[in-house]
Amino acid sequence: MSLPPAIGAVPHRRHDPLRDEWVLVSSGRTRRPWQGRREEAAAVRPPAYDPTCYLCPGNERAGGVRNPAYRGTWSFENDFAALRPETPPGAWSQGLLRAEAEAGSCRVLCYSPHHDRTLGSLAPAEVRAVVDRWAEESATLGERWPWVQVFENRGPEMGASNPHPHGQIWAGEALPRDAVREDRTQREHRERTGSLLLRDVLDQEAGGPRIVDENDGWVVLVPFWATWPYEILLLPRFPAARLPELSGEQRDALGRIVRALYRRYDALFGRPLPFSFGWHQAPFGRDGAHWLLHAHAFPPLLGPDVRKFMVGYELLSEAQRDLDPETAAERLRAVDPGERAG
Ligand code: H2U
Ligand code: ZN
Repeated sequence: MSLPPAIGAVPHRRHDPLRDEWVLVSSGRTRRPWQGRREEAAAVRPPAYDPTCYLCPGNERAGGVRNPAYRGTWSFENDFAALRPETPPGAWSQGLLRAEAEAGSCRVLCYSPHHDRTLGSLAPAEVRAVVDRWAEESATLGERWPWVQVFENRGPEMGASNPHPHGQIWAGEALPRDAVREDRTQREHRERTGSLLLRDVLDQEAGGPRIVDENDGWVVLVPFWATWPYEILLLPRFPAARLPELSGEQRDALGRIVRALYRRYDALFGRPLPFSFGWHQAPFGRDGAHWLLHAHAFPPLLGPDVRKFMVGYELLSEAQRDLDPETAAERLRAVDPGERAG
């Protein structure tokens, strides 16, 4: 479904039903001249093993601990964790000023012992092993913490400290901002309609201009309300609220579509694309019947070397985008990832 020109061809706002917020879409603005900063891709590919990398097998980490000679995936407790399990409960308030102690756990997950790989260049069985680790870590952390956030910051542009293929998992007691919002919008939709919000989105988008890729289990689409230029949403075709619920077949299909997504992203501008990728699963230890498990990816680039800055208007008013989501989806679809997700 495309917007009628009376709206689609003029600056307009689109609603994000998942976060219940708006984005200003002003397509055509990408034609403006750019004399600002240019983002440069790393010129050399990293080596398969880097003796100075704190994530490579057998190397010493910053805290002095030595990594095992791991051969597949491997995870460890973050040495510089933002959340710690032993944090005692505590709360303080004075008038409008409030603070709460927050306990949790932060883990680092290495996808592969090979320093130069990405989820796009690992073998399908190796990507499946990463999917299994996402599920396992989520199940273990979910026994103790309601919110389990699996994510990856990819590329120095996104603050990744190291090219070694890795992601992070942060788990905590409190539901953070996005969890609270997505929990509320999905709950309200289910109460109102009896169906899952993102399932209804998927049904409405099927065969439409914002679909990027799909296989028997999963669909990648550019959401109608995307804020980042090439933002995508990865959705299951089946009901599932959390990663540990996925069956073997669903995990294999997920591995294939994630691998194809990473390849597609890198092929888009012919350079490793920076982005943050992460899962939103229902909070653990409570009812999740209104949730549909999904992943978001947020790449910040508008072109091979031009970044979209979320600054003045975005920080002070609301998100704004220059490239319309349908064009973004068309460009992503047109790219040859080298291999299909199906
Ligand atoms: P990022 O590349 O996304 O920053 O993730 C790397 C994480 O690894 C980061 O959170 C942790 C950092 O705290 N880390 C260790 O736990 N041990 C080290 O020796 C260095 C980095
Ligand atoms: Zn390494």
